[in-house]
Order: sequence, then structure tokens, then C-alpha cells
Amino acid sequence: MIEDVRFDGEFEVTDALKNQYDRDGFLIVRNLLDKEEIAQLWKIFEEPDGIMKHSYETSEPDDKKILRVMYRHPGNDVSGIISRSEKIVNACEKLLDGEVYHYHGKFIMKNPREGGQHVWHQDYGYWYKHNLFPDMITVWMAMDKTTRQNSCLQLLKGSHKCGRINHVPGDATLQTGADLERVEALKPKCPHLYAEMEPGDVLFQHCNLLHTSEPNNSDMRRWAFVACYNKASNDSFLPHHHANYVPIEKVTNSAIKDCRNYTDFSGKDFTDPIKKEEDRMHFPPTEVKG
Ligand SMILES: O=C(O)CCC(=O)C(=O)O
Repeated sequence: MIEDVRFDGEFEVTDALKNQYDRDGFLIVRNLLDKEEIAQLWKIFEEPDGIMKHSYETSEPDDKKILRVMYRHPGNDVSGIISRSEKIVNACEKLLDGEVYHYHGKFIMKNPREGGQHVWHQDYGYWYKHNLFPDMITVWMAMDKTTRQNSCLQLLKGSHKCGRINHVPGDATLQTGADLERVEALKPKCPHLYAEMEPGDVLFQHCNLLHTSEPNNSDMRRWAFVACYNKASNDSFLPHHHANYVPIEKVTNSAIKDCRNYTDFSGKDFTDPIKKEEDRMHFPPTEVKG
């Protein structure tokens, strides 16, 4: 069962919620972004000169694909303001017990019938090489209604406690995934949950929590906004394709609704697998838009 909490205008990660996160490896806050804030976020896609021009696609098994926009720094558009808002950043700082910085942000866009799977993995399985401690967190924000039918996240509750698992290249996909023998062995011990979410619901996820999502075989779109943070004291010891420490300029929560910047993405430093060699190695694209 998922124990969640509902945002009602005020939100603070209490000691009890922090204990829950430490126990389960995740915390869902329903409606942390309200309808107006989510509508604001959608505008950066709706504008003709919007963020979509920075998207790229990867081919996945069974003729599926995953469309992504990824960048290093938050910037000043609506997505950056959300990533710098007190309600998101303060929650991460309480959950990680110290100052955090923005490690990268992304949109994961699984369109109806064509969105591909994400294999079982831990985010720290990908980040370990460049970061010494698992003092890292992913904030997964639903932009659409997200159910079992349209590829909601699946989690193994408490699996973060087993530490980092080896990640190995997949057979049918370019994705690297957690050692499946271990994932299967963990399933009887760590309840397998389906994180069904409404637009604006937000999942805070420990970087060692095992998670996956299936292909989107439904007629429902499933887009998500994801912001990842590293603890300042854990600044990546090897520079790489995600960001090193830059202090976050926090903004008040009201700045999300006040923001009118839907087209100026300067400062974000987008992942560009065509032009940037280091990005191409990590995210081999099949198509870059724009
Ligand atoms: O959005 C999803 O389905 C999974 C995303 C994910 O786990 C990742 O990008 O590491």
C-alpha cells in the first residue's frame, strides 16, 4: 500500500514523513503542484518556440521509442522555477539532510501506443560512477494522469536499503538495468507497488530505490517532468554529462504562477546527443527535433 500525503497549501517534510521516506525509499505528495501550476508547465510545450525543439528520441524494443528533453541547469522558464521552488527544494534538503544542487532535469514523454519501457534500475546505478555517496534524489512530477495502463512508475518499496546493485547492459535495449536475478530475489521482500498519480502529484525517490515502467500500450499520453538533485557535500568528483555544484537560487512557491517565461531557456545547457560527444555516448539518439 502507498502511504501518501496531500498538499493543502502548506507543506513541510516533518520528521514523521522523513522517517517514512527513510523506511520506504520514496514519498508521494499529492497535488504538490496544483492545476494552475501544471497548466503553466504545459505552456513551455505549447508555445511555437517552446522547449520541444530540444527533444530527442531513442529507439526501444518492439518499435517503441522514448522522447526526452534533458538539461543540466534549471534556468528561468517555468520548469526551472518549479525546480527552484521552495516546496520542491526544501523537501529535498530535508530528505537528504543538507543543501542540495540541481544535478539535471528532464521531461520523459511516453506518447500513446509508442512510449517505450524503462527497465528495472536504480538511478544511482547510473550515477555511481561520478558520485561517491548515494546522497541523491529524484523528483518525479506527473503531467498527465498516470495509471497501470499508461506506464506508471513501479517501485520495490524499501529496496533502497539493499544498497547499489550491479547494472548491466540489456539484451534488447540500449538501457543499462539492474541485475535481474537480484531484482527477482528482492520482490518477495520488497512490496511491488504501482505509483498511480494525478497531474501535479509528486514522487520523491531515493536514488537506490528500484523502479521500472512498462511500455505505454494505451491510448493515454504519459508525460512526466523529472528533477534530480545531488547533496552539495557530494558534488560529483568526476566532471561528466550532468552538472557539478552550482548553488540553487530558490524562489518562493508563488513564483511558479507568476512566471511568464515560456520560451527563454537560456542557461539550461541542454543535453544534445548530436552536437555534444559526451551526451551522445550516454544517450544515443535516433532522432533530434528542431
Ligand atoms: O518515467 C519513467 O517511466 C521512468 C524514468 C526513469 O526511471 C529514469 O529516467 O531514470
